[in-house]
Amino acid sequence: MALTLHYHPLSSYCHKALIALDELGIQVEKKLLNLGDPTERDAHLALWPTGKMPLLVDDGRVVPETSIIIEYLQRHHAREGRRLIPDDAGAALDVRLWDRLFDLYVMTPMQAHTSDLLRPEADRDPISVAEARARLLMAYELVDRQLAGRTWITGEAFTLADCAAAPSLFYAVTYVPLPAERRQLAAYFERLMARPSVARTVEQARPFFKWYPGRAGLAKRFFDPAA
Ligand SMILES: N[C@@H](CCC(=O)N[C@@H](CS)C(=O)NCC(=O)O)C(=O)O
Repeated sequence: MALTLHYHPLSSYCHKALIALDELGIQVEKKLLNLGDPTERDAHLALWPTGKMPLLVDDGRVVPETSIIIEYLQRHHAREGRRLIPDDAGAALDVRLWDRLFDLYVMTPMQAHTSDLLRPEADRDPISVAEARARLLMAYELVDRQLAGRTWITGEAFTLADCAAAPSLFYAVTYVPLPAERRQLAAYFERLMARPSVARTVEQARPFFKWYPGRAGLAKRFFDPAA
């Protein structure tokens, strides 16, 4: 198939792309990347030097960076009538803003927690983890406030920004649970988890959760270590 997604079933940014593919009704060939394998890592770095995933390859054209991948997919491959970024310029700016906010203030501090757990005990950095925790709590408040009167993060349509919200929040709450007072955010989290594209993406990750460094924080409905 001309359209290939290099991905890993556990990766939060790959979840963002998988949710978008599902929403846009696009089939891709999925190539599972094991960056722990030096040969695969070198081949991946040769394709795109940041070494990050997901990476889309469309008939030889390399498309990096998840938000750009999603915009590219919408422009070139989406099923008729499917959209994640609205045509209206003002509404599109709002969607891109919330996409950035989830990537920078939820995904990044969530990843900082994972990175810390992956380090040898002696190299752990409690100051960076405390900063990441504070940033997540700030973001929870920001998102909770934005959700007043909205079903999805920018309104009544599920967009690119919700694709970023679902995996970033899914993993973030394993490290910093939602405070009880963030009721709108808690309800939004449940709406996201019930969305079929998100539920299917979580489902494909289920066999891999036993390797997720923050698995102790995963709710039992997602991961039961005894099962
Ligand atoms: N800015 C990138 C971030 C992607 C990213 O952080 N991907 C992680 C997986 S969730 C990754 O590739 N990690 C492997 C590494 O850094 O070596 C995007 O939006 O696609």
